[in-house]
Amino acid sequence: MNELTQLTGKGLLIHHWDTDGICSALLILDRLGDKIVSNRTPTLGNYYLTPEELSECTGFDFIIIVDMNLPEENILTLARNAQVYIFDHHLGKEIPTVFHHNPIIKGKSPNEYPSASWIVTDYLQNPINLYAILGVIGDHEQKIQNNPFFNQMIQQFCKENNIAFEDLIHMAYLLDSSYKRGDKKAVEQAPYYLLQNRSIEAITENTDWQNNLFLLDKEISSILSEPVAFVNDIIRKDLHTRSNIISTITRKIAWDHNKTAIVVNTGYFDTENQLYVRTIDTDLKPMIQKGKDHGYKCGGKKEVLGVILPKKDTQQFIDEIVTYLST
Ligand SMILES: [Mn+2]
Repeated sequence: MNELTQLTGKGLLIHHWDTDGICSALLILDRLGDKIVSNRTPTLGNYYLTPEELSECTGFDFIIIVDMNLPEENILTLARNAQVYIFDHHLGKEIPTVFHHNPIIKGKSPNEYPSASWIVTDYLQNPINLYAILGVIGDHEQKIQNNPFFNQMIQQFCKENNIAFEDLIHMAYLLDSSYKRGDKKAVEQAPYYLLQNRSIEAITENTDWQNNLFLLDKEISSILSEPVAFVNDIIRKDLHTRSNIISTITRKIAWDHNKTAIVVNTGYFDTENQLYVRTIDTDLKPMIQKGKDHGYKCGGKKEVLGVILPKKDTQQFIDEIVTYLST
């Protein structure tokens, strides 16, 4: 027995737009069934809910949030009219007035809880399953092979299902393709599609996702073929695109060069920029806090910082990050 199985009334499910968020949402839907009457993801690229979105999140008895570290003000607003349950693995502050299940902020190692899908699976005491694993793969890709416990589990899963590790990566790319193409509706339909189509083929043979991936691959490889600049041994890259690919680009550049990468996208929002930083192992937590102190919309993990900030502030905050990373 746990808190979730005792829930009554109508529930809203809020989830991150990526593979981990979609898979975590599927796991909640699978357990709670019709008690969840609606699901949504924030405006793609926003790690918060706008006042308008918040007002649409009323009329529910409970709200479950997976794989998203929404700002505390958002959570407290939601909690005024509904019971709130959070399952997450991003860094942040514990919100003690709601059910906040995040082993990472309680001091557990990210190596033990590499994804929200794993946290939900563990909490629900589900057996190891495709969606738990895809969430892990979505967030870590090949890097998870350095984690002995999960590597062993994933290898075993691949063997039993007669698939290769690369097939799992490809599935995560397919699931991520909707948000990268800016298709919020498709993101919100994905958990229900997975619920009704419970197979590996349902993912690999989805033609909408295949087509997204074809278009994204063209754009991403053209960007990656351009040279990158270095500042103090840190990679700096500027983008101007309406696709939501800054995390993909940053991850690829950082991992390909095995160096910290700072990427700015000036093309996604009109008055703000997307800024993304990925280190190899330097802790970015102090910079997440610093960004929040500046009033920027910030989120991240130990080695990832995502920021939405005014265009005019961007270079100055990058300078602060470079200073932090260089000392
Ligand atoms: Mn995640």
